[in-house]
Amino acid sequence: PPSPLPLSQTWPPEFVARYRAAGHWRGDTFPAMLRERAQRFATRTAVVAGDERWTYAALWQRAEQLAAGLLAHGLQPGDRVVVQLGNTAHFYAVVWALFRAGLVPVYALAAHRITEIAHFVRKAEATAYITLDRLDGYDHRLLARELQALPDVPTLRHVLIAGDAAEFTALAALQGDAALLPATDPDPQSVAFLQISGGSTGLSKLIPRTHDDYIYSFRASNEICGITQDSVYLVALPAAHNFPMSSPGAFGVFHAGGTVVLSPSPSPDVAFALIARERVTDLGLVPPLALLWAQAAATTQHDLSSLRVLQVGGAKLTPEAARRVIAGLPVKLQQVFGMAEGLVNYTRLDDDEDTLLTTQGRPISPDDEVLVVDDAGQPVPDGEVGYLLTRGPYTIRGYHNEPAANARSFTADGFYRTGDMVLRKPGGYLVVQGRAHDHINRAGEKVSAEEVEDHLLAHPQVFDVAVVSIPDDYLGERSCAFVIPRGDTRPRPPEIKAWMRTRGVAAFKIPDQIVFVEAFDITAVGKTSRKELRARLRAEFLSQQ
Ligand code: J2J
Repeated sequence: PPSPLPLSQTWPPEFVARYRAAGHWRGDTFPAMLRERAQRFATRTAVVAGDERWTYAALWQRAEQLAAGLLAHGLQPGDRVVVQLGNTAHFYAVVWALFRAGLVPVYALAAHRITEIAHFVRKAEATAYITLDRLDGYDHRLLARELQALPDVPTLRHVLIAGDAAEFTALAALQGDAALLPATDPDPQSVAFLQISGGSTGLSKLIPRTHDDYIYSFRASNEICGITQDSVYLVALPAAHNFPMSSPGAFGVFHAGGTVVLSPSPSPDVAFALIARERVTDLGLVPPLALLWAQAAATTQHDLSSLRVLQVGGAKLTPEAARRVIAGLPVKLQQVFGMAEGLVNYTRLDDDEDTLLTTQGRPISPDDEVLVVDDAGQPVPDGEVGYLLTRGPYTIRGYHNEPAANARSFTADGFYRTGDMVLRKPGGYLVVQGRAHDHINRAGEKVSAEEVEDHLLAHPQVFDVAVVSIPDDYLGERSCAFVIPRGDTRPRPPEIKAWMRTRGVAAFKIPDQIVFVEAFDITAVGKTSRKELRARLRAEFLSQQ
């Protein structure tokens, strides 16, 4: 059986007391919140997806039925469940059901494949994988079969499918037993779910978020972002990502009693029609999409006049790009700089234009502690660039089951090393300058250089490889793999990409560009520093462009 999750990721008692006294942590839990919202907003529309249109009462009823069904099927409260449902209404029905049943969701993105899903199952010691039959032309039952055939996922006992289940169990076929539903709500400080980290070094880590801390983050976000029961929020980014989930995202909207509209794709063709039909008021995008939308808005036939606030985050929005977004779309722009580990910064809706264009906002909470430090860990003066460290009422104190990474990623007094380089302006506004780690922020999707290098090194014709980020007009950054070939015949880049696809990884991790080199000039950089090597390769490459 899987080991039980630790209660919370140990905020020291004095911090627990402080966050409670400040009214941030109110003893909230997901099942209690959702039950209460379902009663209070019973007849209002909670979710719109395709032809589905569910009221709060209907969503809660589905969640209860499904929760009872999952428990009758053999899942036990406390079990971790990897959920991969894309931007479908099933996603919220299942997640609400898991909360109701005392089960712990692990949020996979639709793009994840066997390598990532197996990693999440192992790390979380998950007992179940819930997915759907097909999504975007991919048959997830194939993935489920591969997963079940793996020798090293001993905790996995159940595969449940939304839609045509083939040999697996269909969610719709579950027979509920309401008597099994937990009679009491969980400890507000217990782990509600595991979110996925961007994976700056190696594979993604699991981020344990508690009921009280997460609910605080979106309740407070609602106030900053002006989310009310009249808000109609479009989920155009992947619903499982932390940004559209909680900043203020779908959960903020559920908290307020508003309506969540799911877009199956972030493309303007699809999303603009939904905005017009549902009178969407709010949404979040990554910078490249915001620019694309601003361009498409100029010629669209769809009525976008219901839009109120467009949030842009996940990667840096330059002042020039921000100007283009404002010029192209009839909305208030809000910059969002957040992370699944916790800290979220917003520009405020009444900020002056300069702040809006040139900063990534300031923290949600008066109790968010932000340090900007130099290499020696010493604070730098405001206006100078340093590493961003943070702790606070909704920032984790450690990853799930990662002692070595935790020793690196957290200071002795509990600050999370974000890996971002920032400068702080008067008033606490942050300007993101870059980052300390080698990952590629590919239109908001974080790709670990190390993880991609590990895959490519397994290719028989690859002798050595270094993966770096290259500035890209559309993506912000793209990934480029510098490959030293092995043997006489060098493979063609499309072959390497196709081969990487067979490794069963998310498509966004496949290098955008492959450049063959004869050797790495490692004598000059010292043989151990991959970081310096990557920096040199990037600089050389850019100087030749
Ligand atoms: C520059 N870099 C940014 C920004 C995130 C809200 C919004 C985004 C995320 C997210 C999130 C950035 N400018 N505006 O979880 O709740 C980079 C930083 C950061 C990393 C976190 C949310 N906004 N970033 O993007 O966990 O490098 O969360 O540390 O995916 O994205 O990535 P992630």
